[in-house]
Amino acid sequence: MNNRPLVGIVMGSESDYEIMRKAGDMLDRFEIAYEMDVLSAHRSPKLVVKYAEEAVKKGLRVIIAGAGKAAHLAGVIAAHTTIPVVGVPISSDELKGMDALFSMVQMPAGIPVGTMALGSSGAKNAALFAAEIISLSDSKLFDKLLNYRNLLEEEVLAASERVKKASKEAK
Ligand code: RP5
Repeated sequence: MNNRPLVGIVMGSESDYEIMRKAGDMLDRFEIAYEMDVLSAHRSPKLVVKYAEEAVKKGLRVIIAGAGKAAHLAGVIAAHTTIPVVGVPISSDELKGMDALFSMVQMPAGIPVGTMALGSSGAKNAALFAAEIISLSDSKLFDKLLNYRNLLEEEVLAASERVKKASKEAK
């Protein structure tokens, strides 16, 4: 694995880690080097701006930002860099993630954030989306992503066989 991080995974709080580590696990699967940081748009705004401004120099190609509640982390980072920013809204007890989803998805024209699904699915897809972006200039990675799609299809076929068998046995 090339050790220079190509993807930056950031999260608004340590409490987001269990969700955001799913993005890291997915990047590991594709042998994409990444770095992981906690940064809060509200509680450490200066650090967020510094991170975004230094991202290009560090060689990051994609930034994945997960946050909950008034989730401005992805948008604020996107405001300070043109590196693609992929947002993962994280659910809160109070508003069940609608707060984070709307905060992230409703970016004003000019500053895009590619917003994923809420929670673990979003974290996994954020990593896959980052991999797809990077794969445009990495043919080996492109092939790995195609293989992954084939694997998903095989899993569906296997599940279908299991369901058919179970349904026959139940008769
Ligand atoms: C957001 O508020 C974080 O991204 C987290 O999802 C949520 C709660 O943060 P903590 O109170 O657990 O630090 O900023």
